[in-house]
Amino acid sequence: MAYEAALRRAEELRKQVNVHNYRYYVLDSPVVSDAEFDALMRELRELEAAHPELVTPDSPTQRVGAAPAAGFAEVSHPIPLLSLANAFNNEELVAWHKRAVNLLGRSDFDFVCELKIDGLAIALTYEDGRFVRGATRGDGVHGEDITHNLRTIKSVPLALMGQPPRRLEARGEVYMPKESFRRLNEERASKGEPLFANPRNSAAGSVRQLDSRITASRNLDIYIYALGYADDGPMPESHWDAMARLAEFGFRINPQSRLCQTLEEVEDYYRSWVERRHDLPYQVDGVVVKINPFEHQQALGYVGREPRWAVAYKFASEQAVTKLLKIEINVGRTGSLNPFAVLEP
Ligand code: 3BD
Repeated sequence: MAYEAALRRAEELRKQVNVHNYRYYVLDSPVVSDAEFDALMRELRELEAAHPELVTPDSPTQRVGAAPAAGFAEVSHPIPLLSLANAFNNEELVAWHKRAVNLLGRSDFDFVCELKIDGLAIALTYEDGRFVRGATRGDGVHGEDITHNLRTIKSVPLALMGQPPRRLEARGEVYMPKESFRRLNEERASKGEPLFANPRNSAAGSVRQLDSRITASRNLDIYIYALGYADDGPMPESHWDAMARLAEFGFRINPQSRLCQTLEEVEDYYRSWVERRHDLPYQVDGVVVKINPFEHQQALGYVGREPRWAVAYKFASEQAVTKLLKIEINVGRTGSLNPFAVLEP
């Protein structure tokens, strides 16, 4: 194929693959069959193999690639990632609200309620709509560059849709779905490899891999929970509006988030999830309540790194007594003996 034609076809294929990828991994509502999608992807791969000069960093064929040469580079977050104060019961939630009302001198503001995903906080940076860096939260000021691994998560857009600002940072939580965690541990047990304690640890272990092929095999996903910064264009007026804009750019936003007008609605949201949370395909450890208008967020400010305008209202951690049925031993590939417990579910 002539170069010009190949270039145009590659651009067209990338556009189509990106749309179908978005429909499948972000919206969870594909419009083509897996076979049709695979055919587009195969054609793009073949075209790029025939014309390597056509390969772009944001091509959907480039999600799994080279490992960083030496470990993880340190990243300084231009704006520190914040922390969150906890509330463990309704009194503490009411006290948090009361303080905000006192400081603002009003109580007519709305709230956003979100599920608190039990994963790993990360920051995704985009320049001119292209994914340029992904980093762990670290201590909030310094994180680790894990761009090569975050690229493998199919719901992380490599190229944004619409008209994004020139530079933008989205913050989110990477997690491993419960079912993927179960399967991963099952597979590790059968190989005599050490097990992960919970989905959170397995997500953390999976993004801290030098070889992105391992990360790619781990079935991680992401929910974006905040706009870090955006350097031009109209600034949204509230967290809710910012999330809507991020959704327009192609980010995966949790559909269970709600805009609440009163603290009673916030309490209802929390109560409605106390039992139902176990039906979710991912682990959550509470609800995050955020005062919606950015104007009020700014007025409330921080105590240390904890914003006064948000609180993590935690679910009571559930503990139960179980019976140790027996202890078995796996023989590893190298002959190592790895005991493991068989528990009554
Ligand atoms: C979630 C801070 C703010 C933007 C600061 C209000 C503390 C982990 O689903 N919103 C969420 C979730 C986490 C969040 C904020 N919204 N901060 C949020 C969060 N829906 N998990 N976190 N984080 C993220 C943290 N991580 C590690 C060590 C210390 N703190």
